[in-house]
Amino acid sequence: MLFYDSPNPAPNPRRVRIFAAEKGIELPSKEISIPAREQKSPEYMAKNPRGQTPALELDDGTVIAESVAICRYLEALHPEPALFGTTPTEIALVEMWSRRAEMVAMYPVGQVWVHTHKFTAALPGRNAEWGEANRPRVADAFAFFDRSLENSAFLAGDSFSMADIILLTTVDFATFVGCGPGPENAALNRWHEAVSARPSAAA
Ligand SMILES: N[C@@H](CCC(=O)N[C@@H](CS)C(=O)NCC(=O)O)C(=O)O
Repeated sequence: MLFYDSPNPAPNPRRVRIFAAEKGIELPSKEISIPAREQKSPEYMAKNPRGQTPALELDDGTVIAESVAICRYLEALHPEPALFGTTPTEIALVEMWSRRAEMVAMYPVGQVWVHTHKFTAALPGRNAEWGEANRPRVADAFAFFDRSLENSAFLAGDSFSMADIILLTTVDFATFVGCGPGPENAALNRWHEAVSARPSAAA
């Protein structure tokens, strides 16, 4: 098994590293440099035609891309501790919050990153107006998660889950991009402090 990884601040490979750390899984890995565009090399594109990290190559040559798919694979191999829920209700709530973290928060953060940040200035098809239009969407997203965490230790309830990993990596990436939560997001910041104190967050 070989994990194609990229270092921080890349948020999606970090999801997998945090997930693996929570489960105590050691993943042999190879670093793919995004600034050096190694994710677009013919060799890597042959493995993941999306030209993105992370990806997990299995010993039989199967390549699993998409961070959540990789984590689902690892969960199936190592069910404990369960990070996608165990009861039907837990499984549904983890899925609901994961999708919200992806679509409500990570999507607009990604648009601000791709369309306004100096590190992505050379990318084709940039539209600064569109990027700026997503800043208030990020703020709205963080206000939504702030309200959602007012009476809950974790996104999907009492247990840390994949949904928390997706939101944690999104918040940290948003902060890197310059559109992170503000002091008004008190519940979100309390949650962020708690999940960041877990050893896995150092991944
Ligand atoms: N939906 C994918 C997103 C993967 C993704 O956007 N990866 C970024 C790194 S965090 C990347 O490879 N960016 C470089 C590029 O798109 O060329 C996942 O969850 O794995």
